[in-house]
Amino acid sequence: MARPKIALIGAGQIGGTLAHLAALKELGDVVLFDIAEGTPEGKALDIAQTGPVEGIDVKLKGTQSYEDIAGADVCIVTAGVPRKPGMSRDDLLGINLKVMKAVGEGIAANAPDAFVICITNPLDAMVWALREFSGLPREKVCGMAGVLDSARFRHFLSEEFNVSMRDVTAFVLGGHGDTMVPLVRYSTVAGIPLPDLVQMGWTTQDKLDAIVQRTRDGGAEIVGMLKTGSAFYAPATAAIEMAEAYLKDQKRLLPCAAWVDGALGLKGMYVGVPTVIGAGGIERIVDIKMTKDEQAMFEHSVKAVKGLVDACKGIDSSLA
Ligand code: A3D
Repeated sequence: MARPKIALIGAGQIGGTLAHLAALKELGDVVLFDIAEGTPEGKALDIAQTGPVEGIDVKLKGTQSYEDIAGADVCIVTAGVPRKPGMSRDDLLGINLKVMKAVGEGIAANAPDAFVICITNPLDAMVWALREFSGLPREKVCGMAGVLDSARFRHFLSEEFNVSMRDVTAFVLGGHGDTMVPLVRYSTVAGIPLPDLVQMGWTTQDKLDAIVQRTRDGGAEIVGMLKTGSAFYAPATAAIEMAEAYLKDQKRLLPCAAWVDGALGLKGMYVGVPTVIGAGGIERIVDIKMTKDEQAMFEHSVKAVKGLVDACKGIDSSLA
């Protein structure tokens, strides 16, 4: 059987890390596509030369031609521009929307059967636009944000409790922005919900609130340190987890930006929700019950995403 083919659209900080991780995990052959001449070729060759040392058998290719992504099983999209200090994700909308048009058309023409994972910000609006421009089935186009935001939450919680990160589960839903919703009640240490751990004296409500806020600001914290771009190791790791779930039909339950029509009280939109990812793509939206407060936070986030989608429609009339 031929090895799976993974196309990475955008070979910048995240794209290069994705290529390295996909190769290390031997998920499949990797094609790195970018408009910046030499960047995808150089990164592909560099990573290919780790093969003899790592003992991995995958092919890597860098390209400026969409034809080279033909027949890809998975496309992960990072093409566009990242944030600089002082910028919000939403400031990227105009420029990255144009990029999504080119990318969507390139994928539709060359890899229409792929499972597409968008990472480009502002995430929820860009995955919506990418789906519109590509015309691919909605269950095959999704966005990576929830796995990363949840990983950030899990990391901070494990430090607070001084327990292994492996034993901390967490759920962050809603749009990938300042309005994201870390769901405290559904987050646990080995099954013990966070509110119970507050009662048990493992932490205080104030400390937990501060961790929730730090999670919401997790991307900006790193942008502020790096100054020249945004996080890339953890975003790439999170997207690889989603790609692996699809390629290996793992039926993983992961939060990601998916098309929701009916569940969680939503009518036809992309936003961060719990999903099951398997060989069918987004196979299920998990219709969790929320408390009044959680619902209010989620609705606030949904409203912010809708505002960005409307802004996209205002910029590109073909989307209206
Ligand atoms: P960067 O290192 O700048 O890489 C972006 C690459 O896209 C560059 O190499 C560009 O040359 C390339 N590019 C630009 N236009 C095109 C085009 N039309 N076709 C193909 N390639 C193009 O950025 P990065 O890798 O750090 O980040 C990529 C995106 O991910 C940005 O929009 C970030 O804001 C976003 N991001 C999202 C998350 C989420 O959790 C959703 C986290 C971190 C970054």
